[in-house]
Amino acid sequence: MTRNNILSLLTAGAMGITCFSMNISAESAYAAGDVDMDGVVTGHDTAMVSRYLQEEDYMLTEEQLVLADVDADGEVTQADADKLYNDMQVYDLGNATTEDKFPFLTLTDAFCAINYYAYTAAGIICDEMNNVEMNLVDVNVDGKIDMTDGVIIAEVYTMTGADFYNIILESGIYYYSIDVESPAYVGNIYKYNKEVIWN
Ligand SMILES: [Ca+2]
Ligand SMILES: [Ca+2]
Ligand SMILES: [Ca+2]
Repeated sequence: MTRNNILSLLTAGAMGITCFSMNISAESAYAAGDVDMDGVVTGHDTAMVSRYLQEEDYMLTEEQLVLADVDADGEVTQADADKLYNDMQVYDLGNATTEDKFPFLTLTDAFCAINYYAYTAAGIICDEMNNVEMNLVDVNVDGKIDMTDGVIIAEVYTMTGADFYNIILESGIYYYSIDVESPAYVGNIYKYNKEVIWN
């Protein structure tokens, strides 16, 4: 059974098909696409939908699934992730510095993630980022900000600076991972780099 079928069954069972749209408007206090419910549609929302589509064990709640169905066809599919990425998100995943002029990731973004982790690990409150920015630096969408996110942002920054396009994003996967089993594995960026330089 595919994920879409499961969603359809789940939705039908929980709400009843005939009153589906009524329940959406009644239950969703958030804008379509705001899957993490932080008030802004960003690359983090896209990333959550993308990981949900790619990895079976990554779950979204029923309300999040409704919010994720941005083309309103009753299913959460790649089309929703593509629409979020291409037409809806206002900040890119990893862009913690939403106030700056740079639309791409910089080392400042990596620093924000690492600095936040260092402070909180030391028991010190770090409030340099707002909720939207904190969600944005969680680039592997595992619900926490740690060294992994900082390292990944730095890797993406490096490859962007070296003028290699981002093959993960280009392939329609909109989050990052350092897990080699994940389709979002950032090591693929390095692989591409070597192919370009040495082949
Ligand atoms: Ca959001
Ligand atoms: Ca859809
Ligand atoms: Ca994370």
